[in-house]
Amino acid sequence: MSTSENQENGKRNIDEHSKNEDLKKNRESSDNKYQTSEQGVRINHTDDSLKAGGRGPTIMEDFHFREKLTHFDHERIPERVVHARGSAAHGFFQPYENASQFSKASFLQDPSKKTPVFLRFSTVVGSRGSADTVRDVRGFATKFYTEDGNFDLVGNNMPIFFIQDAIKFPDLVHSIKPEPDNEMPQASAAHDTFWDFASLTPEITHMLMWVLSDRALPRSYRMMEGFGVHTFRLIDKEEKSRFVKFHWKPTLGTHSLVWDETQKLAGKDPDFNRRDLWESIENEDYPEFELGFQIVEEEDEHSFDFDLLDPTKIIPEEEVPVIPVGKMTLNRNPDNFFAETEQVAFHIANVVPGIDFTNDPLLQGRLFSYLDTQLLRLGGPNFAEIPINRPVAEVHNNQRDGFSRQKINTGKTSYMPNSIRGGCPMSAPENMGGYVHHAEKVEGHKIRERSESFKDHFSQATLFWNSMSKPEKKHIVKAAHFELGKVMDKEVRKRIIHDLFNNVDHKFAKRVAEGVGIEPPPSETIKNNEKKSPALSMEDTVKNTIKTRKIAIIALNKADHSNIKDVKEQLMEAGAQVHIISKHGGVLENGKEEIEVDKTFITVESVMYDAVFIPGGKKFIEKLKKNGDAIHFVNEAFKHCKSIAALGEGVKFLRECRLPGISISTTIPGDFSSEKGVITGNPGTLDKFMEAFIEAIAKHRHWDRETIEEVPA
Ligand code: HDE
Repeated sequence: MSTSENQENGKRNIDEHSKNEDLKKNRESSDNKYQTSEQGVRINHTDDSLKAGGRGPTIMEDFHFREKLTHFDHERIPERVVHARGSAAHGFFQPYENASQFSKASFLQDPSKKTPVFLRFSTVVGSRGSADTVRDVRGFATKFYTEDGNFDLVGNNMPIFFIQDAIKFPDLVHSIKPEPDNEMPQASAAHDTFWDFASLTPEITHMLMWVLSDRALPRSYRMMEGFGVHTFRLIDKEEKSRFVKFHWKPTLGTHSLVWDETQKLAGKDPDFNRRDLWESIENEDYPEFELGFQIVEEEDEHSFDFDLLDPTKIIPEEEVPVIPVGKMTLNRNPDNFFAETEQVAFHIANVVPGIDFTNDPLLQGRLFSYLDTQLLRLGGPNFAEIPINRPVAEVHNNQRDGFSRQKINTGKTSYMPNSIRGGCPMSAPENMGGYVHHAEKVEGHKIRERSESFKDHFSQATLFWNSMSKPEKKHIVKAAHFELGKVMDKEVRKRIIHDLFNNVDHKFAKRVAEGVGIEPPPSETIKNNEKKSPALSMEDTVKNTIKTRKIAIIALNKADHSNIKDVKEQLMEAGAQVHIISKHGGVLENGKEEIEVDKTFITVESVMYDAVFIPGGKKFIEKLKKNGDAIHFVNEAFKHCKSIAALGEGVKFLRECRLPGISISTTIPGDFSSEKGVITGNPGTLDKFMEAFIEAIAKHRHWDRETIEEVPA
């Protein structure tokens, strides 16, 4: 096809499209109707480069070609060295009440005031294009655009960290990133170098327990906790300092995927968590997180059996309760991924009056690292002028020039003191809210040394293990089998089990050893404590809502439409999202009635849903029994311990699926029954049936039927 034909075709397509009234209006009112160069010159042709004759060479003079290609060649910036893959959203924070008894920070004073926020979630190890559902820590970085300047709370979804001192961060990251000779594996800790480093770094043990747990596989960014990790300080109006640990608690509870599901999702929908965040905001199911403080008075600093400055320790919530102080709501997706999610620059040193640091040696190191990394990543010192990083508070200072300076500073002075500009911009006096560092008294010798109070590396790892439910423990053991199973070096495997895990819990060490071909440690090496912290178990999280959960209804032609409608309506009323899934797109027929199909077996799988429902319909069920996709869908949902429900003849189909350990009614239409998250019934029992189904979905998973090995999916 010739160029002019091409253009004609393109124009025709656009004209066709423009018959749509909305698009037409958009086009007419659009201020970007005509293309221009970066200099504002209108471009009349962008499909062919300027050539000396139709078949001749391209001419240097083609400034439009050169500008377009040059810009393209420079489109990428270095990805973050860690936390490269992220997803973000805009929103606001609102305190529940005046929190001035803790902090003078302006955003914590007035319950009627909404402070804008931008929150970036991330995985840590993988590159920008890696899958969302890998086993990893998740970043949880919030920028508060307060009227006193930006406050960045740059946290994670786990409350502790791998190491105690920032100087070890490059070693940790080099060990966990893909190995340097072959750049494998991507986005995974399951390889020799990480476990080698870990086996020689006992302070890592507590964090290993968290990373092996299901917390490393969040069901959704909307369903994970966030933590500031370090102990910070809050400063009140009287300049009194208190220690604080920051917590974010999701109102939907903390829930995870199962390992097998994460592996399948990595191929079927590598954007699973990103898509979930985006779609929930588009659907106006706005993610919400409660901000909480654990407060420790200065005089109680040394009253714990660990050091508050040690970032490998939690303060158990049973010892110091989390006080809820406000809520963050995410209600707007970014307009442009690069301009916002990629260019946002967090820095732990971005604090406002009312918030201050402690001497946690990991925190202290981060104070250097974040500014340094932005200079490289965003090409110079002016990254704070990029729209997403600009504070809402006014900026006045004598910083000048540098790459990509946006601001046009006027006047002659860029120094202080000056008289020419009347001394402006002046230093703000304290009563004007000028930031004053907490006047902590510090004394000591210059030494490279770890404090003695940082040297218990195992008690809290044991506390974590003790606090897990039986299924959670099983998942940790399985995760260790996978991770260590990928480690080729037998000595490394042995060190992890004998030198670290055996100090956490002897039985745990034995269970891991059995799965990875290592001689189990003969006995306990240290006496393991028996303390528990129920707040650490996801078993004890919010389980009374099915809001935003995704439910699949499997149907073909001749399915019972009233079953579908009844169930769909009630699930949606309870806040769930419901998709009708079939063999092909279009509509489902039964008599004259039609129901629109939302998705097909080709584009979705059970791993993308939280629960599944099979309606009745005699002819439909006869066909469904021969549909391998449907049988697989239900079996896989069963294997992943999700709720499964069937009405009427649908019960017959469940029987065909041979779900192990479940006795499905043999009378059709089925009697009401609810067993381990499998619910059956007939239209006459609809109320009871729906109540049981909704309750089962809210439970998230039914671990009591975790008979994974027996299920062929
Ligand atoms: Fe980070 N970290 N980190 N980190 N971190 C970065 O900054 C670093 C640590 C965290 O969505 C980098 O802009 C050091 C703890 C999040 O943009 C870098 C140390 C916690 C994000 C960096 C730590 C975090 C980062 C990479 C040890 C939880 C993503 C790109 C002292 C409290 C922020 C960047 C976003 C990003 C350094 C440890 C959380 C290189 C040196 C502990 C959520 O500067």
